[in-house]
Amino acid sequence: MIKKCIGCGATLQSVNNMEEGYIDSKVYDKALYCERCFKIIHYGEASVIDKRVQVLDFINNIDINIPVIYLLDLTTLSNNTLEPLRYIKNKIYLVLTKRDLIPKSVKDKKLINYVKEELDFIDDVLVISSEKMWNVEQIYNKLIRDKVSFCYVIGHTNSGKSSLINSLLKSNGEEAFITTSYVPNTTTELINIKLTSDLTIIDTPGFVNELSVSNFVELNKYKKLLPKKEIKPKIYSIRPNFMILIDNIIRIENNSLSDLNLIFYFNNDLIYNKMKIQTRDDLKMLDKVDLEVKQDEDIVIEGLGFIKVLKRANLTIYTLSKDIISKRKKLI
Ligand SMILES: Nc1nc2c(ncn2[C@@H]2O[C@H](COP(=O)(O)OP(=O)(O)OP(=O)(O)O)[C@@H](O)[C@H]2O)c(=O)[nH]1
Ligand SMILES: [Mg+2]
Repeated sequence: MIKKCIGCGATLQSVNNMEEGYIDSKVYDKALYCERCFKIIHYGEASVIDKRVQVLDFINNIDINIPVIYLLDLTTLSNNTLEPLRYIKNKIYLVLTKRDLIPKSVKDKKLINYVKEELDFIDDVLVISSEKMWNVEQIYNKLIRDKVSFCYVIGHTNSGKSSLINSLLKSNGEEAFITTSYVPNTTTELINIKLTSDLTIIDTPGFVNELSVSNFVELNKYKKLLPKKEIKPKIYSIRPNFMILIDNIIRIENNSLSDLNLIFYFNNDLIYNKMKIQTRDDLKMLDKVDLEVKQDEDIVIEGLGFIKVLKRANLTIYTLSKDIISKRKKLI
């Protein structure tokens, strides 16, 4: 009989320990989880399964009659992460998550209006934190109100799909059992979760974000870069011909004739150093992008966070890959 890992959905197997679903044959009969999930849950030990779910393949293969809860991680909101929503034909409940990482002073309404302006066909938007259990029950209430009996939870890898389902289980008084982690592709197959006798939710493997910083750094480094607590914005004014170095991963040079005023929304532990451009050549071997940024635009460093630009500016950025840099209308 085929057995599935209750944490990630993979079919359990004892043949190949490099493939998903592996479990030692001695414990196969008793096992609920695969070895990888077991290690994530008990030792926080992570390993990546190279399973690159392509967004359009995924969207075109789901049943269009089943509504979707689409998760967008607020810390990685970009034109790129919003794009897949334009191709979905299913009824969409859009959920902006990891609210606890965005400064409290920002109003939910602002975040909701932002995505509604970008995606004018979306009318159902909720802001939540699965970590803090904020607004999680509202999702449940909406599904019940609309008499939804089956629902997919979809979004990019790491957007927090499995965490949301665990929170829904907890708010229903049940035990959370799905494996969650910062490692890309934690969930490997569809998992059906019967929340109540009338409502089944389907967890799904997240689609790959080709533009995320996670593709360009070691897993351990990536873990350190991710925001873990409410982001405390850091404000810097950089004079012409000066630059700012951020934690050995970003170098921003001011090429404007006036001061460059930037507000950084990244992991609070990153270290910032300002100095004259000519002083050091640090990070100049990385990818280089020349950017002209207008007032009211943000620079997104995909997977890391974003920078609010207070005044029109010309700047040069060096970082791990030019693909991870983009501009968007200001969020905050
Ligand atoms: N601070 C915070 N972290 C969250 C929240 N939701 C999820 N996370 C974290 O984000 C990471 C990814 O969460 P998962 O639930 O595994 O994401 P997923 O979308 O299921 O990812 P895949 O299974 O890889 O597609 C984990 O480290 C979670 O702890 C949240 O609301 N707030
Ligand atoms: Mg998952």
